[in-house]
Amino acid sequence: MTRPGVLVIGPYPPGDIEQLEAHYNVHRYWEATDKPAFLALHAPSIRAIASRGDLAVPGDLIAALPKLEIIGIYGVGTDGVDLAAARARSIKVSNTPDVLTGETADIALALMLAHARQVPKGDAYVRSGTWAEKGNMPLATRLHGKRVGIIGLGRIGKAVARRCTGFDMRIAYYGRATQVDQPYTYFSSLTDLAANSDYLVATLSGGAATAKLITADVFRALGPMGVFINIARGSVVDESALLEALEQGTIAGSGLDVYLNEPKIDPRFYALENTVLMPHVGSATVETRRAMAQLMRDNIAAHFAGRPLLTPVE
Ligand code: 8YV
Repeated sequence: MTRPGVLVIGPYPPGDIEQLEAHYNVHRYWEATDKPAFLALHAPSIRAIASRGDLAVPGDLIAALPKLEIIGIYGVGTDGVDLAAARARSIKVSNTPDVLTGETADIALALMLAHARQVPKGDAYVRSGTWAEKGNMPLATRLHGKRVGIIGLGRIGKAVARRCTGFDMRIAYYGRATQVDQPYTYFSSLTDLAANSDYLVATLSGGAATAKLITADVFRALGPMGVFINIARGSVVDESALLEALEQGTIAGSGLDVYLNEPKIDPRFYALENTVLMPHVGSATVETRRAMAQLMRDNIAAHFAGRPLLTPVE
């Protein structure tokens, strides 16, 4: 029997493409210079897409693949996939929740600590060779004991909360509804949460429902001592409002792992001294990326073996 064709949207770490190649005819979409011609040639045999949380699977791509049966996302976020188009044709979709929860929560704490204790500035200062001449750095800020407001208390939000508990922080959250089994304070208004937070951490899903949820008003409420952390998606923030708040000191600073238009982000970010910038690495450890790749392959394999998906996107 001919092996199913899999359209791979973007590259994976070394080894993972080879694992797919062991079972499928892999078509490397990101390497194709003439994408319409590439699709015209391979579409008749493509039965699966292997994508990533940070890449798009738009409706017109789905429409160009008449034999498509499953889209496997290497990532938890589904906002890149046109789910309505997939649903309309009963195309299955899987993602990789749970295996990346700890890593993504860790990066939130890394950004909070890096900002509070000026880790990037300290590193640059020591390397500059001017420590002996200029003396000690200006004092930093304490993290432990501060108030953290988590936007979206899902799997990753809860993992951030657990870590913040270890830092003796006072924890509150905003979400669609209060979660009675959680010990943290619930705010039904995002601005009220911001007004009661020293660190405001976005961990919610991206997509149309949360687009630009975090507005200029939220930053005003967070105030000049407040720090904004985003490990979710650039789309959840009104990015012009964020840039303005950071440039004008409406908030104290931010720690960001995600942006609009990655990786060609707004260059205004580069000049912000009050901000720690990371290049969307929430899940990017060897251990977690290996587990994500395995889970994505297991979902695709389950589909072709006629078994239920392990982690379907409903
Ligand atoms: C990406 C992510 O999957 O899980 C998500 O939704 O955004 C990331 O973990 C990662 O960029 C993989 O390419």
